Amino acid sequence: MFDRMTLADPVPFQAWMQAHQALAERELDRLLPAVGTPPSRLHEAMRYAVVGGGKRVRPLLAFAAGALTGAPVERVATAGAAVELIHAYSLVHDDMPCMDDDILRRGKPTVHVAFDQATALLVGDALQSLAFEALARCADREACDAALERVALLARASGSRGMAGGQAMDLESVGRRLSQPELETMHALKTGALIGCATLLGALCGSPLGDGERAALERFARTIGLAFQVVDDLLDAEASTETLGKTAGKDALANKPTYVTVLGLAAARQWAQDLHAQASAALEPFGARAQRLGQLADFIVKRSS
Ligand code: GRG
Repeated sequence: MFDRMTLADPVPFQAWMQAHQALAERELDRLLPAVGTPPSRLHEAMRYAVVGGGKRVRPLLAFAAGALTGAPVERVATAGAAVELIHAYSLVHDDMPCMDDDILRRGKPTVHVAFDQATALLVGDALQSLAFEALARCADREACDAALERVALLARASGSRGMAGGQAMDLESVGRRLSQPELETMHALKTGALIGCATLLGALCGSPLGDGERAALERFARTIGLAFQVVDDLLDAEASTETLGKTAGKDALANKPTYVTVLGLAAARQWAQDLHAQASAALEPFGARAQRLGQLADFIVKRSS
């Protein structure tokens, strides 16, 4: 069933999602060093940060995009897990007292609370290295060129011109008024870069994309990355800590500009719908091959946590 990414398939979305979340879990478990391997405390904390939590949206996007190019499932699983490891590292560092200073993540104490700050710092560092180690492995010479492109894409998406850069802007934005374009630039980097990268990496695990297809996929990735953030801001303002598994209302408390504070609730909701429509339109050239990407876009916009 899981040898190659399939084209349009009759499995209901919920079942597809659960099966692919399980594949992502399995791959993360395979990649992470065993707790018994020294240094045990660091490996225990790495697993604590990664295993058994989170929606796994980034690996799911990679799996869904792999269906566009008939990508081998095992290769997509590794690429998706690499992005998830970067995501997990960013959450661990973001929660530390020198950044967002939070005590709850994925329904449990954050890593620096459960362990200590030095360990949390090392967990982030080590997860980042592990992501690149996994992504750089390739079976044959031809696959190596493609693997190298995937490594470069992930490096770009997570560095100062991607997620880390967006995080720097986010920290600088506290207490300031941002225009919508400024907010968009910040989030396109902080959240959008990694989400877009997951999507592109999934597709790049398979046959080359056709003329115009890469641009269409990048358009999809950009818009769904932004939609993800708009919904995140709405949830931060409207959902409970219990539902989110992380402290709700943090943005307002920290005096951070968000889509809700810049646009207001109603306009932010409408903006999420508009972005969703743009993302769906970007998938049109792919026809039935984009079935799962379309369903994931629906999930991202309608999610409750
Ligand atoms: C520390 C370099 C560095 C970057 C941190 C990701 C990030 C940048 C900060 C996290 C703060 C935050 C709430 C960002 C908004 C979007 C986001 C990444 C939400 C969390 O992602 P989900 O909903 O989380 O995919 P799960 O737990 O489901 O994986």
